[in-house]
Amino acid sequence: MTAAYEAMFRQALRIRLAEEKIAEIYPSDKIQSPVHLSIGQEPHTAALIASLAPGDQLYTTYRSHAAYLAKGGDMRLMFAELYGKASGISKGKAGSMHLCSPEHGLMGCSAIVAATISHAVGAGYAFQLLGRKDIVVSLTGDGSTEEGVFHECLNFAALRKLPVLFVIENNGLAIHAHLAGRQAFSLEKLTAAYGIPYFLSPDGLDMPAVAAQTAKIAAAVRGGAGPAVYEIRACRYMQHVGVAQDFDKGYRDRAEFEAWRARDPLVREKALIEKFRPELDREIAAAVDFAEKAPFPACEEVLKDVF
Ligand SMILES: Cc1ncc(C[n+]2csc(CCOP(=O)(O)OP(=O)(O)O)c2C)c(N)n1
Ligand SMILES: [Mg+2]
Repeated sequence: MTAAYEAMFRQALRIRLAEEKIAEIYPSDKIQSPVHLSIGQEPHTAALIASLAPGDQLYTTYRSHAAYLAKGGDMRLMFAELYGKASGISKGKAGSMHLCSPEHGLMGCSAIVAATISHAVGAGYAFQLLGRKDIVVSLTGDGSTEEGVFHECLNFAALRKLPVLFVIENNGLAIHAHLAGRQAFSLEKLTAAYGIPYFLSPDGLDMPAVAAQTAKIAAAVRGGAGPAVYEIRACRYMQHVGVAQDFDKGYRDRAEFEAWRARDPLVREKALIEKFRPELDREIAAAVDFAEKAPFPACEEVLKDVF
């Protein structure tokens, strides 16, 4: 087992344990924000981000905890943000859906589906004009590919050969709606229409495969080949927003979930879990303690930074 694999595994486990802690705390109402959990999708996020350079920028969605933590965001500031506390990353005003950590290259997240894709393309254009050798990654869900802005962004990025990697995490669902009932197009063919290369990882739980694929694609984008689209298939274990699993709602198949979970390294690899868990549990407990003890923002703060 390589050190690189262990590092990816540790990061993915760190995200899962942090989100399991969020799920445990959530019913207490101490968390002042809706939460969209990544559980089931952390392996591909950890592998993707491990294969980027520190100067690369990332823009993503409301399902943001995994990207925030993997890109280097401080877990204490994330928990404080979720608690709505003044010590949170955005002074408690942004919540779970709008995490950022610009010093680590996580530039922003948005509750609006596909909203950050154009920001990523704008940043890619700036990098090109500045002669900067970093790339920009736009990480969004399968639902975002139905938005007009995605198509506009593919066009502009292809036209200008921008250093943008569009990663689509395809969990087959947009809230309760299945992909087959939403999309009349094939992402691969759509991408080809813009002359953009398309890549697929059919199993986001396969961290070495995602890491190798990302490294290859990122090298080409960094080298001036222009944009690329990279689809990663995944399974969202939890409900769209919140901490339940929704199997009683009738739109998702428990057998499919069980098949993913049976292959999940964060379930199967007991020796690595045991190796990393004590240290990660301590980090999470310290982050929760930090959030619990942090003050709420003062009343005068309520209108600052929001206009
Ligand atoms: C422009 C816009 N339309 C609709 C919504 C409501 N909405 C929130 S999340 C979501 C599903 C998006 O699915 P996907 O992009 O596949 O991401 P996932 O939640 O599966 O990670 C929708 C429709 C929204 N937030 N923004
Ligand atoms: Mg989806």
